[in-house]
Amino acid sequence: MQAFKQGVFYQIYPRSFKDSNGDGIGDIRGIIQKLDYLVSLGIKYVWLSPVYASPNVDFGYDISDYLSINPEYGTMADMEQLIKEGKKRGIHFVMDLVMNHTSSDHAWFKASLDPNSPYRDYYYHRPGKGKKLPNNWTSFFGEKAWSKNEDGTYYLHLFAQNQPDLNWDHPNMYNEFKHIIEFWLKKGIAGFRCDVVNVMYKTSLDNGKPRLFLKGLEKYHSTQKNHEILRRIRKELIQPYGAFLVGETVMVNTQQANDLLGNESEKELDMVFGFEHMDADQFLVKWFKRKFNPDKFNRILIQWQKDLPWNANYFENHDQPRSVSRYGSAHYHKESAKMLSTVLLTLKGSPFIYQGQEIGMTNVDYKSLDEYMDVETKNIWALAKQLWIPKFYRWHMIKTVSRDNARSPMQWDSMGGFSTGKPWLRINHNQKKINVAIQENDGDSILSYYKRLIKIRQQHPALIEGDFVPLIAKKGLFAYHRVLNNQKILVVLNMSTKYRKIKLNMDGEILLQNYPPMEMKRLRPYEARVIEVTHDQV
Ligand code: TEU
Ligand code: CA
Repeated sequence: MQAFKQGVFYQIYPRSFKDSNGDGIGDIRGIIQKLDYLVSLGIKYVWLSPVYASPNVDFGYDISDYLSINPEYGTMADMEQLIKEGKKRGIHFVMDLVMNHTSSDHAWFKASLDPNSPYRDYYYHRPGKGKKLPNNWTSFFGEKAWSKNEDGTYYLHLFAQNQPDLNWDHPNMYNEFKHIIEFWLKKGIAGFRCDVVNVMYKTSLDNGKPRLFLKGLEKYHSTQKNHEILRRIRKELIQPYGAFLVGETVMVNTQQANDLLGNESEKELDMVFGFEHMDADQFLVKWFKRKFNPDKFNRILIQWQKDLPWNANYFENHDQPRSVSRYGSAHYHKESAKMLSTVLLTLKGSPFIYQGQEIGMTNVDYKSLDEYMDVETKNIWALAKQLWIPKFYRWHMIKTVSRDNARSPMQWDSMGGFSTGKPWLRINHNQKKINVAIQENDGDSILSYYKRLIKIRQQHPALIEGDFVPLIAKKGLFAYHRVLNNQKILVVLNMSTKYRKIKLNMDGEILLQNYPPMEMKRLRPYEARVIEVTHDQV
């Protein structure tokens, strides 16, 4: 088993994690200050959202120089120090790697604006078709996928206007990224989280089929050449360093996800972030009505557990609303946050905790559009306005789905714990009640529960390597076994606000539960129990 499979992952969104110098922006020295906190939680791997030079149109996912650190976050020396301090504490870093696009401020793109430059074909520059754009593709952020250059030609961007797509047909592209990947691996990082890694290669720039959303998708989604590129990166660059790759793979089913893992002789990614479970509450596209259906959610989780050898499990990241606001309950805040953590940490695969999830941080409480900073949020607002969607509904969409729900600063204490200055994005007023300082001193807190759960995962090989055996997924009840040799763990969960009878033998040693242990036969609202089935019952 690869070493990384033993450890729990934690995602840091550096801008919002911890500010060390009072400018209101999280930074690398801030992360160093909080390494001991991560140790106390039991974290072994930290995925850092991008810290590279960036004009911040998409807060770091628009990279202008892959080999330097955004001065707002610190220096290369700070980064080296972070890796070193991490290593001392048994924490390894995973860097974010964006290979589909760069910032339009990247030197390659600037050079490419000259038609005679050797960088011209690093990107897709094309003339329009008469008065029309080069094709009918639309972007992930809801706009047209082409923007105009000064000379009247257009360039392709599947994300924001300032994120031009790279051309992976260019003979230099692989070597450019080889240099970048090796640069970081030599600094001692453990691997990469690869942004939108299954849409890099475009087979043609022909018009896409009619679709409500993402016209053009079939021209670049998980293409054969994309697989070849990943295999080569894996074999020539990742393998020699004993590193690993986690891919963010958009719009894949389990079959396509498996293809992106490759096979024994031709490996690609080590694990993938799928989206199917995260889309379980959506209708048509994510911006319309949402309703959480726990049975659907659990059925999708079960399918991914069965179909993939190893999953990257997550319920939150910097793009998603907070899980307790989405799948849990404000009324049963503590119970539902603990219940969700129980699922996350006992499924088969690598658990990814997103900063703040471990204290049950909720969606933001912003009162107007000016409080939001995210480019996607602003684009969608404008687009909805063009479509005459009424203001109250636009507001509802933003409130429930905006990516800033996840990006508001970490709630370290009830005042100023994130920064002594004014935070770049407003902190949720509920920091008075939901924060690390309070929860560190409370044995019954969500944070304390996470710590216990991580220890239990470490102490029970069945929870790491064991088979996943589903038992129940209906009426909001979810139950499964994790089994390895003669160790058997039973996990039972109630994902509803109702009391539920459960027809299961729950005898055994309770390793953890999120309520006092009185009720035996029924599960209380959002109750979770982790039970070790004792030997004679196996
Ligand atoms: O996300 C890709 C992606 O699919 C998301 O843009 C998704 O469509 C949307 O965020 C859901 O709300 C990655 C990064 O995680 C994201 O932060 C970047 O904005 C994007 O790529 C472009 O680099
Ligand atoms: Ca700072």
